[in-house]
Amino acid sequence: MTTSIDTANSTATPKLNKFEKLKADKDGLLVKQELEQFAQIGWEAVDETDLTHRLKWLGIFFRPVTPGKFMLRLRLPNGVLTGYKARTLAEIIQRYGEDGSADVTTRQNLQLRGILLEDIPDIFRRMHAAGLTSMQSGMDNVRNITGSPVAGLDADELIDTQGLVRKVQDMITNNGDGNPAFTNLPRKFNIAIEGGRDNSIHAEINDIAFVPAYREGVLGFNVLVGGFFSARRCEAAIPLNAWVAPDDSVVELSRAILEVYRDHGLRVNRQKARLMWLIDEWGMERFRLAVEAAYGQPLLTAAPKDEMDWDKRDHIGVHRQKQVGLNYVGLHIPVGRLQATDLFDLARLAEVYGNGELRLTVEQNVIIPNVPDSRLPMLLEEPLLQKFSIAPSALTRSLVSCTGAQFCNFALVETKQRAMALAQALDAELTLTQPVRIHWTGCPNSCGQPQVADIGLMGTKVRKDGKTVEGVDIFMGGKVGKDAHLGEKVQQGIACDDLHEVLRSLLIDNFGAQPCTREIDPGHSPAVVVVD
Ligand code: SRM
Ligand code: SF4
Repeated sequence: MTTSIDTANSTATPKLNKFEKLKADKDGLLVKQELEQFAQIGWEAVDETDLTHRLKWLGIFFRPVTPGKFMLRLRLPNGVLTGYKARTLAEIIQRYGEDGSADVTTRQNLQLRGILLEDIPDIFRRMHAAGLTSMQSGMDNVRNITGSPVAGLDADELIDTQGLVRKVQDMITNNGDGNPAFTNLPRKFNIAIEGGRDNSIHAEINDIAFVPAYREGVLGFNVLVGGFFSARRCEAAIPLNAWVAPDDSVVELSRAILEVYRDHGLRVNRQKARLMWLIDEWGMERFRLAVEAAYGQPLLTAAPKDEMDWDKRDHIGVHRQKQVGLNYVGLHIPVGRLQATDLFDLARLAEVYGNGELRLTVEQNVIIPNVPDSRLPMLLEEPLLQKFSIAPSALTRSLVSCTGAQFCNFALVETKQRAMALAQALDAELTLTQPVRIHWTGCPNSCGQPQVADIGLMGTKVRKDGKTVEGVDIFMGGKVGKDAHLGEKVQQGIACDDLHEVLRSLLIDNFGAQPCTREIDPGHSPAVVVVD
């Protein structure tokens, strides 16, 4: 098989970009052995490349916006954690006072803030004891692997993906210890395993998506590949024309695709290094053959259709589980931001009212599962549910926001605070009969997934009254759930100061919003308990 000149293992010596050079000089995983030393000498004395790049292999992100206060990105397979884990994380951030917080991310994961490098060895020991890892969660590694947040709870689900997601993560990270086989990918890589009918995790925007499908009467997964967002290009995943059984075949096929990507992915231009660029260059037929060779056995062709045939749910509110007498309760976490006290409270609620488990969603919210009917009324009286509502108002309910300028140096605008303020203001003055999904992202990297939103807002800089000010480009038409497709840019260069009026008009003209005739307490519309 011939490879292009733009590949890692081409016979011609490829010209390496800066990131390829730093990985060739020293694998990111190697800083694991140096953590005690880094902690002793302090962040200012750490080699700059180790500090700003290689530490990300362990999930430790230097934040130029808050030098010395690091972000720690975890891995929470399928978005599942326990009260014990949440309490461990709460204890970790609590010691940082106002600097310590946690964000639920768009990959149903948690990122901790305010972390000091000197504390990392102790933090890692605590995390290890609690069964938590942050291994390989940044840079050219596989990100948190997503699965339906109601896996194992949803009466209509097809495949409970929790075990599979954990197995794929364990294969990639060597059970959290670090796996040099997959620490030098050409670029970041996303995997999703959807077992439900409503495509609750935006399968189509992942480099590999396993989606439920019956083949000759047998339930398994069709496989999609190449979905991604970047500043340069956004693509939905396309069929690999393969079907696998819901067993270790998922792990093996993930391994095979990663090996092909690792060994042949394009490494010269970092803007063209995601998996889809390789598929483009090779064509799907050749890519599939290479995957099949790495898989070690013939791939079965795809089932004619997948089973994702529902509209997407947001899981907020009270919902019956498949287990008789049990419910899951989805709490709305405004733009995903949690303080230490919130994590302690969530852990307590999960343990007192549920079975100690918590789930995270890609909408940056939290679910408390396994709440018996008898305990539900008391849970709904808990003060935390005033802050994290089960019936938020229409715009606040579906709001998603990336980190933005508060902590991210790529950001062109502040996102989270602005997103909440605008949603609450518009909720107070408009009546909507349906939630409208507004996603904010601070720059074209699209971490806040504006292309999947009803209204996506992407940070940019605009000129207004002779000055450069914060603004947004507006995306619309993102469709999620069954027949998902990506939204497109419909307006550009709107100054954030003008956004209120622009959004108000969009909501009235396109989503049936009506100006309110009565006062509503923003963020707290009447609490209607929906039990389905
Ligand atoms: Fe992202 C880089 C935050 C989901 C596309 N992303 C970053 C960095 C690490 C940049 C940096 O060093 O500051 C951001 C960290 C800021 C901070 O301090 O929090 C960052 N990305 C996030 C999170 C936290 C957004 C959020 O608020 O939820 C999400 C963390 C997910 C996780 O738990 O691992 C996050 N990022 C995404 C997604 C959404 C998704 O995966 O569904 C995307 C688009 C999908 C994709 O990747 O195909 C995304 N992030 C990017 C990119 C563009 C990638 C590319 O191929 O060009 C970058 C920049 C890069 O990698 O060079 C980036
Ligand atoms: Fe940062 Fe841009 Fe990602 Fe937002 S979209 S977290 S601003 S890189």
